[in-house]
Amino acid sequence: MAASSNFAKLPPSLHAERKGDIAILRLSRPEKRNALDDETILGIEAFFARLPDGIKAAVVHGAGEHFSAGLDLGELSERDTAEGMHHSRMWHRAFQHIEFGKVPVVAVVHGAVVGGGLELAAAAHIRVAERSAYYALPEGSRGIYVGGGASVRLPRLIGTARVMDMMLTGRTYGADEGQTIGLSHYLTDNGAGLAKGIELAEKIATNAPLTNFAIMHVLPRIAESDPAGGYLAEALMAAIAQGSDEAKARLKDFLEKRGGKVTHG
Ligand code: 1HE
Repeated sequence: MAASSNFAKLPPSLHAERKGDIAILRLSRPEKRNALDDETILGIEAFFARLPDGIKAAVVHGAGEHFSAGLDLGELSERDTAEGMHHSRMWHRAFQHIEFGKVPVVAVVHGAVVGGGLELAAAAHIRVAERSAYYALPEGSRGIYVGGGASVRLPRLIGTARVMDMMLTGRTYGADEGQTIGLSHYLTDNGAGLAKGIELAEKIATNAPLTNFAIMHVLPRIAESDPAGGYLAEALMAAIAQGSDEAKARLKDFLEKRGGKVTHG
């Protein structure tokens, strides 16, 4: 894998590599369990906002024993109310560049996936969990509240009732339970997550870019809109996608026996 100078300039807590048309971002502050300080959040924003040309999918993962211990608690103590609000909005902005950025993002998690670390993973489109992964929202016990989008993204994944339980009682979920309730899409053995994440990203990168755009940007908005508006948006998106040269070429390939068949297993 080649480090690429085309990526945005990143702080030492982040490391970027390019593997073909896949961008790989590693949280690289294992001595602090990949706690997310301001510099790191701004680096994540810059990375996803300015991906080099030709990148078609991305993977985010963490160095060391844990994906991320969440918000860097050391930076919190001096902040007043207004600063706290701007800080949360900064996280929102950064993670918007993941959720509604240029390319689909696969998060590979292991060990602690805690607080802001879970919020980061939730902003990705696909989550791969190693068996060591466990999930927690310790904000309640720290006297704070989630600020990186958990209130919006986590209820969509696991329901408001489970998020309430995690925050009120400190309940944690292990990797198996996380897989069952929908925190992860894929479960792997320890040490196998990154390879699985890259494999998935490479598969995603073979889709037509317009289809990936529709899945990232249109599908979630339709899912949250009124059904009538949703059907209309779907019809518009379907028409736009079908009309593209790439769709025509792919459909022709299938009809002329060059396109792959859909198989299972
Ligand atoms: C940290 C942080 C951190 C570790 N901020 N420095 N997040 C939390 O409440 C989770 C807090 N962390 C932990 O519960 C544990 O550190 C872990 C379970 C993740 C890992 O345990 P362990 O035994 O491997 O590591 P450690 O000995 O606890 O930590 C190693 C070092 O990392 C140590 O620093 P050192 O200078 O003494 O070596 C820790 O202080 C440091 N460290 N976690 C700062 N989070 C947008 S709002 C989001 C709100 C939240 O994310 S709240 C959740 C915060």
